[in-house]
Amino acid sequence: PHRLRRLHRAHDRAPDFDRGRHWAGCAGVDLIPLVASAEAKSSAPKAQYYAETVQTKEKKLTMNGTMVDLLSGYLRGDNISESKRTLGDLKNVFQDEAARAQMNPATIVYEVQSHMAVKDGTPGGLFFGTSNVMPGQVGGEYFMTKGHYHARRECGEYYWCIQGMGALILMDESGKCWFEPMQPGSLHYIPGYIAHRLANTGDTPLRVGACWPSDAGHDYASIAEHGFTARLMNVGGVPTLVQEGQA
Ligand code: PAN
Ligand code: ZN
Repeated sequence: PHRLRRLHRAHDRAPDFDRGRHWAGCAGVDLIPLVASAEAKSSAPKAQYYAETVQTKEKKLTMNGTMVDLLSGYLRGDNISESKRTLGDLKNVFQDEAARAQMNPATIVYEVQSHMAVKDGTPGGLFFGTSNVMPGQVGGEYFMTKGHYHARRECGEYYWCIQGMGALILMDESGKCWFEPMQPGSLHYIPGYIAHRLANTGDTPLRVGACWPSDAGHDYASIAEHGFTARLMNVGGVPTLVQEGQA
């Protein structure tokens, strides 16, 4: 019961991660059609999501404290950290900085949940996350993540698209830029030494799962300094990768 109470607190303490608006619509599935133990039931009404111990016809199963909503990628439970980036946080990220500055700085561009079962930087471990990029554009450029190289350049990463339409924009260290279209179910392997960024080209949230080494780290500074050499623009309704100097 102590552990369950702690899980609930962890879940409830994330008011600025706007589940209600951005995530709830696609959740609400009965993730596990099992019955929570009597003890869990009495101490917590939402126990079916968190129950450590569940009883099936065959046997008692022990669950760990974290669940992934398989439809949306939304994470709840233990060891989850959450962050969000608004238009106000993304100065000089989009090509049309004047257009960005005119827009509401409180507008959420993307949110990230990360399941970090080990300390950041731990060699040999893994992190697991879900990114949620909102639909929108700044001066014809699709809402996107800041993008980064991994601090340990050799570290790769898996992305998979859960919901929505978008693109994974990639750039090698020589500045060559390309993209892979994303749709629900598409799997994307990002090799080491490749900068990566998500863009939402649709009109619903783009939800993407990710798994990366816990010692990969993030190098945002290289992108802040040099940017990507191409930008994904809405050209007459068609997502088009426009190379630098080609606009
Ligand atoms: C992802 C990204 C996430 C947010 O988890 O961190 O999509 O993008 P930025 O970190 O570029 O703001 C990942 O690639 N982790 O390594
Ligand atoms: Zn990464």
